[in-house]
Amino acid sequence: MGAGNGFAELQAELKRLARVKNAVILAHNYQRPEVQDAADFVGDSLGLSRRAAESDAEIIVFCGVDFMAETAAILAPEKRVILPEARACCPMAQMVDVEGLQELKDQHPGAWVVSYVNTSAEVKALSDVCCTSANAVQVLQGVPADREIIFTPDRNLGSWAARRAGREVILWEGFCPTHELIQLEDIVRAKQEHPAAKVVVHPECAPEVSAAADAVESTTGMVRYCRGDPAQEFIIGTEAGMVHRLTRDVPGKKYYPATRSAVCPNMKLTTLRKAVEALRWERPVVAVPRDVREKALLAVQRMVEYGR
Ligand code: CIZ
Ligand code: SF4
Repeated sequence: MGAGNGFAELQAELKRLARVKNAVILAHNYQRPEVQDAADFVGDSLGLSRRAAESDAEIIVFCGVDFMAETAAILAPEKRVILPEARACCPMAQMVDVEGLQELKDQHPGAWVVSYVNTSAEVKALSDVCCTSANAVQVLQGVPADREIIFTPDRNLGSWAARRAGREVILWEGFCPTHELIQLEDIVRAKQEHPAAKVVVHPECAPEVSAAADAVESTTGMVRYCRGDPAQEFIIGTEAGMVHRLTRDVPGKKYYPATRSAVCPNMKLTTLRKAVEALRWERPVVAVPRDVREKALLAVQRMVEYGR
């Protein structure tokens, strides 16, 4: 989607600045199409965390939400991590707090805390291991069998992954407001409209939605699934930006959002213009205080090592 859509100049300027400043542009799968198209890498938080850690760039422009930029800062403290839109947060991540989690830990001494990457750096610092939706099952399977598991903050990912992993978990009752907008009726209606389509949904969806799907996949898993499956049409149950990612990476097939309302307002705060301005001025910078970073690092490193 280069020239002709009004974004070409800004995209060229972003790339020019990145070259001059030795910056890398990372964009999450839920970002606006024109932001995805201007990025060096588009992916999920696991893939982007790995890119951040491995990159030689001095500056990381993270087009996503705050916890993702924080995770990059935890893994790559020597780099300057820029979040173009400082207000871009994750409401699910805000549903778990340090005091509440500490209380739960006190009630279950010896339990391992497995935290979804959608958490603050402070919550990560209280966790034994982090996971993403791409490796949650493997991470749970890796917890020593004699330990209880506390899973935060997503009840839907937690219960889905626990079932797959054959483990019991103590669930924190958080959820993604965007994914919970996707309802069973949306899936039923989409299947009636597109009877040949396979249904692929994200594990952040409500249990009855996941139960009605042909596959439950992380966003990276969705790319793999749609590429490998013989079906030519797919109903996609996740944030709307994913349809662009799939159209780009697995072209020639058709993707229908399960509902048009599953749009994460925080993900959409980042515009191409804001990304250019942020890189030009090299702010806002996301940094994690050293004591928090040191405690969170182990949990994040374990996450990055799972599911290679
Ligand atoms: O892990 C991520 O990046 C999120 C939020 C979704 C996914 O499944 O990729
Ligand atoms: Fe958070 Fe949901 Fe938005 Fe992802 S889509 S950033 S989990 S609110």
